[in-house]
Amino acid sequence: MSVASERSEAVEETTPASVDVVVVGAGFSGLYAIHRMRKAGFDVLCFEAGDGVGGTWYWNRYPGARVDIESVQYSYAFDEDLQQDWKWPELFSPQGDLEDYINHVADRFDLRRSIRFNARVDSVVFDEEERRWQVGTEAGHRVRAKYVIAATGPLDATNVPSFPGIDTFEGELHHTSQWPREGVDLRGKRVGVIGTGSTGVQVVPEVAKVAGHLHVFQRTPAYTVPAHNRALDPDYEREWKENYAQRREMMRHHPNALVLPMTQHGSVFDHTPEERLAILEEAWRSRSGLLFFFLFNDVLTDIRANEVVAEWFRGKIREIVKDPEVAELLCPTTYPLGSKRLSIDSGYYDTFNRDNVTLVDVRRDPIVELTPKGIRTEEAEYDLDVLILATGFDAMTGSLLRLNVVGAGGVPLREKWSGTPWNYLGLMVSGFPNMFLVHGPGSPSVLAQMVTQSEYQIDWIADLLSHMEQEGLETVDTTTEAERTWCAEVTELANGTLFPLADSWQKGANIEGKPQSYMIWVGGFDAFADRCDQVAAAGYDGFVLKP
Ligand code: N01
Repeated sequence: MSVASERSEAVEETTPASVDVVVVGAGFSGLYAIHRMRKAGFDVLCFEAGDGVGGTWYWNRYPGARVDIESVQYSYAFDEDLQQDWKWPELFSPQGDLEDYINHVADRFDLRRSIRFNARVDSVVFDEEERRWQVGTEAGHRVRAKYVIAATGPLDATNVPSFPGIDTFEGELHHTSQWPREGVDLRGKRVGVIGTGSTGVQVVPEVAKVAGHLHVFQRTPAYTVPAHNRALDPDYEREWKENYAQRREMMRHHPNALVLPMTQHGSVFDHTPEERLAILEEAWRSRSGLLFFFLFNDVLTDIRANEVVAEWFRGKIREIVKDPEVAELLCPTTYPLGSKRLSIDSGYYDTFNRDNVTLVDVRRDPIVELTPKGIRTEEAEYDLDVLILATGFDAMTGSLLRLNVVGAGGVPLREKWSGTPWNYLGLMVSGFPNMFLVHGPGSPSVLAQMVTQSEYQIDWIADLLSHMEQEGLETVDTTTEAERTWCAEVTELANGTLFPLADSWQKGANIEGKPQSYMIWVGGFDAFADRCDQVAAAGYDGFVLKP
């Protein structure tokens, strides 16, 4: 007997041949999907590529990894006892605390028995005759399911740029999203970091603290604001817990699924330069991340307003970074503030004042190749013991395409999405009946708080499935007309903002050869959820349900 068939027999012993729902991925969305589908009376089985739960917070365990939304908000609302019982040590949780929380949730709701770990899904094929999905994993599982929920996360498929010579590098090479569980010993070593997006700005200050020398290879500088992270104030926690129900309701009706207790100051141009300065300085001292944008209502829509704030921002960098040349290199100038995700950091700019840190501008002096010893640019060579790739993800579509989904009529999702990633409400793709996306292209995705969105989308899917079972329906699909109209709306809304002006992962610009279109619904989570509610109330308008 071959090793492969032994393996698939072992797997069959513990895995049913068919279930109602297969969930792909055991991150925040996938875990809630298991719980919610069970509650709705479905048999559910989840496949997870890792050996633990947590998704993003399982994989991205690099030093400095931390959420940029307050943890009292970035957490599940579905169980009142859970949100009352759980104690978040810090305002913005580090990866380890998020992993503890998600493991607690998995145990508390007995979710693990429905999960198969170390089981990367590598085929999802629709059998038209049976009207069932056949789901397969690299580990050899084969399961039929009436419904599939792809809870694969928008930022999961790692992007490793194809640097010539990458396989010849003799030091340690790590991508931040595949950081070893046992950690990496960086003490006293010559370390390089490629990438200065949200991940880069988090990992760089931590690495600098321990490395012998750190070279940061920057192609595009980031805008990042101080996180102001701190221990969670017990009074703040108590106040949140006393008002959770009302706060969660506010989040449902907020464009970013957040509670933002702050003053909005109208247009950038409603103020004198002195007033503006006072508002921005106060914010820099006390606020972080997304909150920063809501100070004025035109920063993300008016390039002139954006430039006023961006220039003030560059002033902050020049203030912090002592070497004027390094400060200039760190100043973003090629894209509007906020059109790439604003990062939060703990001492990022200040790190470049350290003697053991060197910024390398690989826009001016591009990387030519990796060598056995390190990195060779056009003008120099850098010897490294460890190279860290903080080079991001094949976002939005990558994690879905690698499932090798084949829909009705034998059409691969890869073919369907060879140009635009067609979808309706970010939830379904026509020709792929009974398959649902969570945080898919066309949804608000990272522009709103993800946990609340996960719960909303999964509740919406669960209600639809319950409706189908009650009515004796077998399949639901969307139409090409509905997805064309939706995608046109996604594009039109985005074009009314500055988001598409950046060459970011949000429009696929970070991956060579990837078709580009702005993939995120910028109309706000509140409007998105209202629309999904209306669609359901109108008998699932834009969907075709069949007996
Ligand atoms: O990835 P990115 P990320 N040569 O794609 C550079 C979320 N997140 O992992 O901009 C040289 O943003 C690339 O350069 P350029 C958040 O939504 C959240 O940092 O393409 N450089 C860029 O600097 C975020 O937006 C949190 O010119 C190369 C970097 O690598 C999303 O994840 C924390 C290169 C990639 O930046 C992704 O962030 C972390 C090459 N060949 C992440 N290829 C929080 O919650 C790429 N780069 C706080």
